[in-house]
Amino acid sequence: MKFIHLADLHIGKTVKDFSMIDDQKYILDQVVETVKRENIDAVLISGDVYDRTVPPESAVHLFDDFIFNLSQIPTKVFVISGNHDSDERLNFGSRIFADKEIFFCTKYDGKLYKRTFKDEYGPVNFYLLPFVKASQVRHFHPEEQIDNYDQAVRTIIKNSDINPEERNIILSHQFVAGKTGVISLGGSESLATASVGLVEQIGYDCFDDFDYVALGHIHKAQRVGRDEVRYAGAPLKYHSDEVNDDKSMPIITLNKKGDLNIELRQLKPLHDMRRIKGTLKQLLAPENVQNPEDYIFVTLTDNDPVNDAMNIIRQTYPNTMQIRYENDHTKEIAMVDPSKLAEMRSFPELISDFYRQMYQTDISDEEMAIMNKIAGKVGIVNEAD
Ligand SMILES: [Mn+2]
Repeated sequence: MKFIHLADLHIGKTVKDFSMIDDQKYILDQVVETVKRENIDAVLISGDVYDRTVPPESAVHLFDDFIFNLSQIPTKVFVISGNHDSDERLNFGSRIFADKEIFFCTKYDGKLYKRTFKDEYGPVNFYLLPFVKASQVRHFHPEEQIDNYDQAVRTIIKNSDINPEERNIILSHQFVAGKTGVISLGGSESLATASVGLVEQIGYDCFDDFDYVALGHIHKAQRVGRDEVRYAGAPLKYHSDEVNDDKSMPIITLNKKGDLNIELRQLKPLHDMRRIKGTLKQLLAPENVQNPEDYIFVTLTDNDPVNDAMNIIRQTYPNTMQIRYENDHTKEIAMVDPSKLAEMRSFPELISDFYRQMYQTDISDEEMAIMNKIAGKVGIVNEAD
């Protein structure tokens, strides 16, 4: 059996006001072509189908096309919801789609969703675990100790009927970490970083009974703990921090139990996303201009600000997403430590500047006397000053 693992499609996403919809269509068409050409038996989509709980019409239209195109090929489709999806909306029509071997699981209902299919080596069990929070799982298993996401997922797995002798595949959309606990983020995940690594983190070993774990949530493709526990990553670069990431989709060939092969198939984007750096003159010199239609993050090194830089650059690179400067001035600013700046100035100087900023007028002697008195009381300045 052969299957493709996708995740974090974020259909309908905009990056710096650029709609990604044409880029997403281009990628999803590649998936359909691959499924057709290589007789792929199943497509696994591990959550964050959409970028928002209420996706724009163009996004719903594209996903509808994608699902329809897959339904015309003899392949199965498995979809779980991610934290960006609305479980109810993504669930629309799912009971009807199941007749076409398109299986959605968007809400954990107390029992791990399972579908079993047979190939020449016997049964293959597909388990679908949509994004869950600890509180949701606690609701169904009040007798269990569930204080964090790790305990929540372990409880779900413990309460299911996994037969480790058979071949088991699971789709999950969670923050799963390996032995070291280190996960490299893409940049476009919009995770609550304060909670990452604490309550949300799940140890990869809770999936030990699974032959392949198709993860979604983290946008940078990577294995977690072992090769078969894997984030597919978002299929496109959605953030300037992802310009150097390789975008691929795992194609998994599952033979008999214990015999599995993973190929990372490169995805070709409609537009690449990349950074360019130099003076305006260098960047616009015809010999330096390549693939001008790419999504571009520009770093200008000119010492003098360029008037109307965005319009000028967009005449050559129409999909310029952002311009920032890196020159002698910005370096100078970066070298000054703002906290030191404050240390070098007296309290009256700082408060006068602040007052001027707020009220566009100078502080009066009377007001300054009041501020000095308060500052003395709270111990910012010596009261004798
Ligand atoms: Mn995501």
